[in-house]
Amino acid sequence: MPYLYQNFMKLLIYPCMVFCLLLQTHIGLSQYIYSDVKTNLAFPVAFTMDDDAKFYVSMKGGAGAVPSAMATVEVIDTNGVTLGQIWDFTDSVETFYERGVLGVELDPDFNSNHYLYTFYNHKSPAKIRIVRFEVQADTGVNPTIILDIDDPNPAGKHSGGNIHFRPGDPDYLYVSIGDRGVEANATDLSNPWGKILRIHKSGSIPNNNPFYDDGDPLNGNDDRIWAYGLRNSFDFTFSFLNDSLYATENGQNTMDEVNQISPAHDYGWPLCEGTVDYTGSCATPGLTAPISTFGSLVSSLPSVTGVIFYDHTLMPEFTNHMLVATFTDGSIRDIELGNAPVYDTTFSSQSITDAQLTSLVDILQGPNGCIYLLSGGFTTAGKIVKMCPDPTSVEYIKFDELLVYPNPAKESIHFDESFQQFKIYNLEGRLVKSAAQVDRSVSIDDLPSGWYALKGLKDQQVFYGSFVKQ
Ligand SMILES: [Ca+2]
Ligand SMILES: [Ca+2]
Ligand SMILES: [Ca+2]
Repeated sequence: MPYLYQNFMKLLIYPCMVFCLLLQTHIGLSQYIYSDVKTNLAFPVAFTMDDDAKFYVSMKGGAGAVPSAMATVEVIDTNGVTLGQIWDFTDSVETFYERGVLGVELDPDFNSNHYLYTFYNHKSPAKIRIVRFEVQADTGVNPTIILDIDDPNPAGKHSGGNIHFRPGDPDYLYVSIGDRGVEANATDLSNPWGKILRIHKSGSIPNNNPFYDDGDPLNGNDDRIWAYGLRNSFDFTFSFLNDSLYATENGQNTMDEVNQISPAHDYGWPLCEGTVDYTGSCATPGLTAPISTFGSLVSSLPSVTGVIFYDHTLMPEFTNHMLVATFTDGSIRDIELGNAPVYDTTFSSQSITDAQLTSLVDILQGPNGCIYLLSGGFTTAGKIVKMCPDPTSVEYIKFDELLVYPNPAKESIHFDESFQQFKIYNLEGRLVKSAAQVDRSVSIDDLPSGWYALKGLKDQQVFYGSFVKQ
């Protein structure tokens, strides 16, 4: 091999040995190891974790046909040992279809006040309730009802049911509630159905909510409404990048969605499903479009459920990405958002399908950077699965899909593609340059000498490459 060529290849290959780890793509063979933490969970729906790495798992209590399952929030450690139950809701919960004990969340001051909140469908009278408990020795004491809504809707579906605190607004609890099977509910500001609500964690209604009129939710507007036009936003999260609320939304026939939820916005249901007209037109003025959509699979929608932002270096391919769990196909959608710092567009979206799981209802990031998946819903064989990187998978990584020339380069790099979005990362994996609508060349004048990786998005396909700046 000619000396010059040999050294040039070293320039490419040696940094790649380090850097390919940072920009690996998802290919057929698994990069991840999946291990069961806990099996035989009966009807789990959602989970959260405290600073001692204890899981709090909501168990909806059956699905109507199996009424004997305990409706509770179970406390489980990372070895899969059950430590306790917060409360036995079994005699008071409505478990038919999607109803039951659903959301669970810890107070931002959990380490000092030990408050845990849970959302459930009360049976008689029919209500949606949020109850706060004080956790002592892995059980709940001093139950206090903080939200108590009469629920006249007979349908078993679309309770939503997740509850979370916003890091930048820590005294307020956000609540997702579906349309309860009545499409027109979603745009009716006099009721809480098909909405995201915001209440004070004591249960009081904040007077700076967007539709606050008189503080009485039964008169005029339901003053608790934060956003509307939602069919069944199952779960949501807040991005640590900009504190924005991102919610999964389940479609009827053609598209699931992820929405960036802003106060007073109308997310289109039932006029619009994803980006497809439903009972009206998606072009109706005033509707906010989803930032991601997921089309129908062979026979059904993926059914988006839990959502997180990943904030760890253990799996750098996910760092700062949104990860969405899906119920029907058991996959994880790995979504990198674009248009920083607003993050209201999708830069890339890929599916991780190698887990061979089904019925994913929730997803968490553990303290060690591994991901925990909750499989459950309508089954007594629910489980918590841990997903960690497989250190032996490096050899399978694809790289250099995009030919860059000249290489090394001085002022600009060229390639035979045009990209909607384009990003350049340095050897530390930091984003150093991003551009939109790139047509076959990018100036690198402003970059210091060194080795760089690049990532381009074209028609939903992601290309990777590398170059050396002289
Ligand atoms: Ca009112
Ligand atoms: Ca929508
Ligand atoms: Ca969740």
